[in-house]
Amino acid sequence: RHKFWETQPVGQFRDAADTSLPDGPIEPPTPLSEVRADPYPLPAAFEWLTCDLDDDALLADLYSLLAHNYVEDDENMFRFNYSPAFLRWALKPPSFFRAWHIGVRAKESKKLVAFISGVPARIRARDDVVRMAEINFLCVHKKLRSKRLAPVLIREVTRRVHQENIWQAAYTAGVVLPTPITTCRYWHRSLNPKKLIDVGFSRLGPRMTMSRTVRLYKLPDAPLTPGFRRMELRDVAAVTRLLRAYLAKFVVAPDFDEVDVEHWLLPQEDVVDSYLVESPETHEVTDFCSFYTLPSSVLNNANYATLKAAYSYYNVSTKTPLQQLMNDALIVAKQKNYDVFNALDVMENEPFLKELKFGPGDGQLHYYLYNYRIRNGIKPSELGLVLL
Ligand code: YNC
Ligand code: MG
Repeated sequence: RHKFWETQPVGQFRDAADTSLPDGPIEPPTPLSEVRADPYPLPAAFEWLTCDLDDDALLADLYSLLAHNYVEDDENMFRFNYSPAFLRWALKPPSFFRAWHIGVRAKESKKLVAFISGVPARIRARDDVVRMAEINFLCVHKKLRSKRLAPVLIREVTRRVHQENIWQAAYTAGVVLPTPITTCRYWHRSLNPKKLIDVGFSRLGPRMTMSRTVRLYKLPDAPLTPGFRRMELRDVAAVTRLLRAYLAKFVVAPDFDEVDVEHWLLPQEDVVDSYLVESPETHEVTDFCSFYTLPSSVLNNANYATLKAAYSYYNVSTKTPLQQLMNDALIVAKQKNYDVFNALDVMENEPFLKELKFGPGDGQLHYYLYNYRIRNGIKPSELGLVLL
């Protein structure tokens, strides 16, 4: 059934019942001298291109490849539209490897036709902190689909990850592959219901009018929690402490240090936003919330070209109830003109999703680890990892 994936060190569907297989790495590392030295061969018309994302022209080419060929919803109404600034942020974290930004271009026209990327991360599974690659932005131009190019891209990124003496990876996909560690659902909270209905993202509920719907999703003009403010550079140490303590509760979660937090959570306009609660009395940072910005192109709509979406990222509550904190996140997202706020049912999200008028989406998001077995999988609420 899976000609490629059956050859890879991932949990195989046929092993699901085998209770003798231990959790942890599936294969041991091989000596670096045995890692294949040359890139995998591509069809003759194409060549590999290690991408320099500091090159604005190359970044524009990558943006355009993804804007036209990356992930769409099941009904092909929307397509992710990651911004150039977002791509730079997502692909250049601390100690990133340029060799893991892998393009394929046509030899003759030099046109970028496919891409795959990895970034380094430390991810903890139970009490094992593992150096991994987070693999993302696998994309093959629409005209080159179903030609088995994807397995070549995956093998090549795997080779380049192995060259750095890293043997595990984490990734998410909307498709079912062998074998998810967990399967999550996106929930959506309307901020601009009229536009969402106009573009076909949501529908008017039964016995609902537009004006009742607008009223239903109305939010206060400003955050309600005293001491709620945007995160700044001086907050990195406090946020890191909060986040590390919180993520320790989950079975699979990133192992963030201050350098990671500065990169992944310090606000960057229209890329990532983070807020915290600083106690007006003690000036202690007690709570934290964040979201990233990922618009979607609206395909075939006369009135609108894009939806502005916020995606819940990492949130920590120790004093402000999580639901109140997330309500404030919705309020600032509305202030900043987002149309919708999305969140997965990971970590402790499920209770607030229901209370804060999120509705369940249709697609599912499957989480995977490469060369690392977690035998019975985990529940979404045991997962503390959000990939972009
Ligand atoms: C996918 N999303 O099953 P089998 S997510 C992984 N992730 O192999 P072909 C995928 N594998 O089943 P196409 C996949 N989608 O025969 C398909 N596959 O064993 C598998 N879409 O290849 C598929 N981006 O080239 C099959 O298919 C084989 O031309 C078929 O290309 C696929 O970034 C794709 O959804 C997805 O651009 C590139 O459809 C194309 O269709 C496309 O004939 C729109 O491929 C955009 C899209 C995927 C977003 C993502 C995470 C990717 C993870 C890749 C796996 C990483 C493994 C770890 C590597 C490092 C290891 C270390 C250490
Ligand atoms: Mg192909």
